Parts: sequence; structure tokens; C-alpha cells
Amino acid sequence: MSVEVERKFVCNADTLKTLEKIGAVCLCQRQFCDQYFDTPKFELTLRDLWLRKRKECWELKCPTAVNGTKETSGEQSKAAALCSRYKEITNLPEIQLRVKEVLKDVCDDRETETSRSQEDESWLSKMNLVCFAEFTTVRRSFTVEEEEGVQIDLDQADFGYSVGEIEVLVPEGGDVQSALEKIERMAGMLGLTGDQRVEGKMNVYLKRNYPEHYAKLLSEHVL
Ligand code: V4E
Repeated sequence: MSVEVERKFVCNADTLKTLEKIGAVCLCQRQFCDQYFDTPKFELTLRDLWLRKRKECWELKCPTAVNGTKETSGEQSKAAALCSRYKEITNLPEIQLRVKEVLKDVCDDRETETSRSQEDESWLSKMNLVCFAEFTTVRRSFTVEEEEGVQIDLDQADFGYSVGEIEVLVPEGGDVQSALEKIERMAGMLGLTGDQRVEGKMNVYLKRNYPEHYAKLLSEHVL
């Protein structure tokens, strides 16, 4: 398990020029399709849990203490408040256990046998999970020599939304504070001056396709 610390930013025509100017190296360009799953009543996303399948791999993003404990957010620095922190679980049995645990609270008699193989997707219907979002992203990833462990992604989603992300993956128990500092320095190098949180692809997708659920996520302070 690791913690993804990231800051999203507005990606415009000047972003590539800036990356070039600061000596960023393009690692790769790739395309992937994401499928997100939840119950029809959105019982996972309302708890800020994001279950995704990308290139046959499963991932569950879960809030960390800072994301989850809203009262501590007031104590964060301005720079840290622009970053999100999520635990990423990629081990399928662990994902199934976590989802089962969460959904047990809302429906006791749910059949929750976990599956043994990656290919067996019967656990989805057993837990009443359906795909609610599917979109393709073209991602260009960059690094800058001076900031080891920091990746800059420029994402273009097929529903017409582009966003940049400065991202650091922190191993479990690792130094989140130093990740936040690295992100802040990289934001400075990119000349990011705004102090507004920038919306991710999923936020925009939900706003367009599930406006009522989007409004509920906003009112419950998930987004
Ligand atoms: C909506 C959401 C999540 C799902 C999407 O996660 P994100 O990191 O934006 O996707 P992506 O494609 O960049 O994944 P990666 O390739 O980095 O693994 S996870 C958390 N949220 C909620 C959320 C939030 N609370 N605040 C903001 C600014 N964005 C999203």
C-alpha cells in the first residue's frame, strides 16, 4: 500500500513550453481506459472510496486521516490544502475485504464471498457493484532531475477535459510532509500561482453525467 499525494493544476497551451524551459523529461505517453464501480446508491463514493479498474488492474483509493478528518483540514498550510492524499490499495483480495467491510454496514445480508482470481468478476455483482463511469485518458508523464520522485502528468480525457497533476507516491509510513514540500517546489517551478483547487477528471465527469450525485458529494464535503 502507498499514499498518493498530488496537486492538480490547469493545463494550458503554455504548460509544455514551461516544462521544456525547466528541463523536464518526457518519460512516456500512454492511453488507458478507466472504469469506476459503485453500488447504485453510490455507497462507496459517498464515503470517498474510489474503486477503479485500469488495464486489468484494480485499485481502491481511500481517504487518509487528513482527507477523512475534515476538522484537521483547517490546520493545514495553504499549499498542503491544494493537495489530495489517498491510500492506494492494489491487492485485489485486500480491496475486496475493504469494500465488503464498508458495504456490510449498509446491507447485512449481502453475499460477500471474495473471488480467487483476477479474471473472476463475480464479486462485483455479489457486492452489488456496477460500472458508473468509463472514460479514456491520454497521459504524458514528465520528471525533472532536481526533484527526485516527483512525476508530472498531463491528462487529456476523451470527454473533453484536460488537467495536470504533480504527484509523489509515498510508501506506507513514509514522509508525507516531504512529499508536500517537493510538490510545492515543483508548483513553483511550473509557475503555478492560483490558490484554488483544480477539478480532477472524475469531478468533471460526475458533474456532467450525475449532477445530483455530484451535488451530494459536494454537500457531504467529499469533493
Ligand atoms: C474523484 C476522486 C478520485 C478518483 C480519481 O482519482 P484521480 O487521482 O483524480 O485520478 P487519476 O486518473 O489521476 O488517477 P491516478 O492515475 O493518479 O491513479 S480519488 C479522490 N477523488 C476525490 C477528489 C477530491 N476529494 N478532491 C479532488 C481535488 N479531486 C478528487
